[in-house]
Amino acid sequence: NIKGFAFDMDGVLADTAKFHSIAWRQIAEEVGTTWTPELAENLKGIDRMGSLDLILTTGGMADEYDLAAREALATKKNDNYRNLISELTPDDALPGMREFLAELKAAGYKMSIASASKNAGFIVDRLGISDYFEAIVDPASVAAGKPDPAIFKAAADVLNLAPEEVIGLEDSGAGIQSINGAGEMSVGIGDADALSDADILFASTKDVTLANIKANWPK
Ligand code: B16
Ligand code: MG
Repeated sequence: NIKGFAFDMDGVLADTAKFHSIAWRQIAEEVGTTWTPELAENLKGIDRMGSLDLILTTGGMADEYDLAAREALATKKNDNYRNLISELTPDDALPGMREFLAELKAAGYKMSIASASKNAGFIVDRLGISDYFEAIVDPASVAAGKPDPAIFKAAADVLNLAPEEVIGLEDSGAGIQSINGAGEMSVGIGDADALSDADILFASTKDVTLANIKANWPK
């Protein structure tokens, strides 16, 4: 019996995945890692230092940057990213998601956010949707980031719900692993290959409605 929804933010609620990509691409080119669509897809949902590690490993340079050098690169990325998101407005919510949130609220479902981003609070405020959520899980409070289940487990806990009562929504393969590992029903939005383990898949946020989810409810 579903009673709540746990939302990823970047790429599900906010049209910000493109800004993460722009900012990481600059770092990749600076260190000499070739930027590919596959790398861009694999970075989705991965926390900041984990993303940098993946960029360095992909370029075969994991040993060449010590902790201080990594922190400097991560800070540079976040400064660029903060610049890109500084002017976000309510129009930067992904198509259909504001309507979906309103629909869920009217139907009495509880909602939380399970984002890997330390910028989640800022973005949700800029989009003007913070009132829909009982809580934003602090990614620093969970032991391990996506694909570990911890963050989506916490997103059910903050709603006082069991995982079986929660549906999680994600645009990343790592996020779908996290939802499935937490024992929640998973809704993937985006690339069919990256999200092949999702219980329900939509190509676009425009397709995400309660009726469309119920129509695909696994038996
Ligand atoms: P920050 P999500 C994730 O957000 C992004 O998908 C990922 O690209 C980013 O590296 C991560 O947040 C950390 O973000 O650097 O802002 O703390 O998709 O989990 O909402
Ligand atoms: Mg995401």
